[in-house]
Amino acid sequence: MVTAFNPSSSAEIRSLAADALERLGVAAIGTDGDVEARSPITGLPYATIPSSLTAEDAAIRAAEVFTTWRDVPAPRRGEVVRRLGELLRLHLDDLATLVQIEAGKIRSEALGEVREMIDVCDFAVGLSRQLHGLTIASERPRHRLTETWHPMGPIAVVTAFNFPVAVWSWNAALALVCGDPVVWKPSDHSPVTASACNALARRAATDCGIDPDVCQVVFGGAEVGRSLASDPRFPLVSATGSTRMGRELAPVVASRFGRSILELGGNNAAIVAPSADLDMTVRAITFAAAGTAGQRCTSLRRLIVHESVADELSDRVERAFARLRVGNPLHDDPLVGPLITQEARRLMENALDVARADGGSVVGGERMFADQAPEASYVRPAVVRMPAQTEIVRTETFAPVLYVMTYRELDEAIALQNGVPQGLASSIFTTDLREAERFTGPSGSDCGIANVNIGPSGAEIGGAFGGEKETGGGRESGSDSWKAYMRRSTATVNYSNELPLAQGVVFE
Ligand code: UN1
Repeated sequence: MVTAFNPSSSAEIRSLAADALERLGVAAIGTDGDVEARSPITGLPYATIPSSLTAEDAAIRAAEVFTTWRDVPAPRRGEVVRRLGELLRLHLDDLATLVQIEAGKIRSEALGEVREMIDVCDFAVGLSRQLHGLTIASERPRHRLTETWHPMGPIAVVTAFNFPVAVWSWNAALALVCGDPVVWKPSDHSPVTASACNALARRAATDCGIDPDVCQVVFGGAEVGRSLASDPRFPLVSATGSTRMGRELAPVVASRFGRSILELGGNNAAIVAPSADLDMTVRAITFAAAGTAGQRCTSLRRLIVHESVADELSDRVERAFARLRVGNPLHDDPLVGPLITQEARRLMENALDVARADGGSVVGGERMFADQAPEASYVRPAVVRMPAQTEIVRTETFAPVLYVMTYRELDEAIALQNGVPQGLASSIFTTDLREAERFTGPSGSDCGIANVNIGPSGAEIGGAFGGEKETGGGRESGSDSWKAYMRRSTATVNYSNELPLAQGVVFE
């Protein structure tokens, strides 16, 4: 379906951003700063902002502020995060506009991203009163053995363009209640949204009488990431982005015995069994594969369909993709906005060429609105029926391309699902209890996320988020992910008048 496309100009985007920033009361954009802000909606720069601190200055301040922040009681630290949640609620609309401008998200998904920040703040506030340790029965009389969780130190957080602020908030909200200052290197694509959110976090701290340097932001490319990764003042580096980026950063952190939380590439599949509710499945697939223009790490990229329903389902998905409204997120109320860059579109086009050469048949995938927005990259989401899971299918292409393959036996489907280097998210659509349990059990999906009758994307913040293999193994956001942001101290206290040694050792 092609509807009228209403382009935006850079001037319009600049003025929308300036108005939002004014209401947010944070650093204004201009034209003579040294950090360039671009929008995928036009594909053009729309403003600049002044560069923030250097990574070195941020590390110095973070290390200083840690010496007092770690002694603030956790429930009081939680008050800062509660205040941040209030400010995010207050500025939800304006922050969503900035997310739209810099990530090209549709309104509902941009609001959802800010909502995700609010949710994790609420979660972290509760957590600030539940950083429980353990008391363990000692083998010695009148001895107390405990495990206590302590603040760890300044945390470096590296985030990607596609969730320009939610992923920071997963890390920042937890790190703050855990007593760790945060230094954030956002994606080069989202400096304005990042500086607005960081400014709100600093305001929250100030409102609670806390040094605002518990939250800092640094801009810059890969060299800034490398400098944070190699800096021993950051005992933990939490990085979200491509597997290539993780492969560069992780050894640098490991070589100084730092810890990392890695949330890297995904190549997420859904298995569709013969018993699946196809109406629901088509809707779920369409959102998971084409939503966010296929630019979530959890986006659905591979469909593994039982041969008895493959033709019907593929036809329906192709029709659904053909009807999707693609357009300018600021004007056209679309379901699919632009890709982040021309380079992203070229990678998509290249993947489709390779898939064709491998025997795939491609429906969709063409560039749209090139006349009205020549620097931007709007595309029709593509469905590709593949004869086999070839190398290109096993590669993550960060764009709306859905490869469809067929299977006969569930074992074969699970082997295909697991037969890729990445291990983030996965789904099965079935109404057969045995299949569902098999899929989520130990010999089923090898991913960090295994869903039944919902797509692989759109996780709630309450569960631990992350995946295995080349996805990096990190876990963020809910459940007990907070433990990664603290150090564990085992303390044995002898309150007897004797000195018994463990394991019955005698040393008189
Ligand atoms: C990402 O794309 O890096 O589960 C994060 C989801 C979102 C987060 C995605 N809650 O799709």
